[in-house]
Amino acid sequence: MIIAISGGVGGARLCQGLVQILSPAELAIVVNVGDDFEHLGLSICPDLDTVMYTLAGLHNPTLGWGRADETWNFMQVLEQLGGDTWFQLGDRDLAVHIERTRRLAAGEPLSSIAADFCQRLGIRHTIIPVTDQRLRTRVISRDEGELAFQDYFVRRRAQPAIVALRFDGAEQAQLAPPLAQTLAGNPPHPQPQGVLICPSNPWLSVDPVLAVPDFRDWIARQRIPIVAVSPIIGGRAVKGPAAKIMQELGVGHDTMGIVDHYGSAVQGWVIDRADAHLADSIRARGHPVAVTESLMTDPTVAAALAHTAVALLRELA
Ligand code: FO1
Repeated sequence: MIIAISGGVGGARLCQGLVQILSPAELAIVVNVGDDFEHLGLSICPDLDTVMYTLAGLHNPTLGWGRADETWNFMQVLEQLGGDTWFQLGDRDLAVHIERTRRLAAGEPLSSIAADFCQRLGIRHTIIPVTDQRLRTRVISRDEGELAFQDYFVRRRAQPAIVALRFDGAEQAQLAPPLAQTLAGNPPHPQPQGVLICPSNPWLSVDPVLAVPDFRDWIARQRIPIVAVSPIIGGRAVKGPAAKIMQELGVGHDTMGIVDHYGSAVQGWVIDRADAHLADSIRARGHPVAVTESLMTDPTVAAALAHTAVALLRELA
């Protein structure tokens, strides 16, 4: 059983590769919830939905988030009514938010709702939010104080300079029950053999997951290997503000900055051919490195990248 940690669009894309080469019994996808927020009275879980839509083949390939074949009648009328339209909610996407909000209000745990939605969308693989409790990424900006994540990321288009991040609620957050069972590996759950950190933004998408104490402790206790796929190619993020954030945090903006961020927590690295010149520096830090095509332009590349990452994990196991 491989535990994949995913957030954002890059993470979802690698998950699309992973599900092509691993069976549901061999993979569990743990998703970031730090981007979740309440908006227009709705509980919105972008990273869960992005992975769910991607694995269901319903995702919008150009935007990376939201659904394909979407219509925007709700947003058009909301605009006419003077409502908040900075966060775009498509008509089909809206049904997910409305039904999830209803079930959460009725007391159903987020992980249970996620499992049911996936089952209804024909997804056989397991997608689990890291916690069912409230955990929210807060962005401490240089000039505008503390911002809620989606305010920073979408409304302000990631323009404010970041000086720090904090994960509100992380210290009190418990592992979502299905995740606790998966990590424990109690029969019938197979033993976890490795952790794969997807090419998500380490600061925004992975750190909130690792901030959950029981997950962090589990990882620290395990002797199982951890492999990460760099989200930076040739010093640039494929999508999103990772490189900009790295510069604002003063950690450089190339793959070495990512390697240093995870330090010894990650044993093996998968990097892009454009960064092959960095392979020796990474190996000098004691990390095996696989160099491959990591720009997932289509599901075939995603499957090949997944294969390379899983092979490295298995080599280290
Ligand atoms: N990102 C945007 O840049 N603009 C949007 O209007 C937007 C709407 C949206 C709706 C549903 C959803 O699941 C995701 C959405 N996202 C939007 C992306 C979202 O902000 C990011 O995917 C994650 O929060 C960061 O990984």
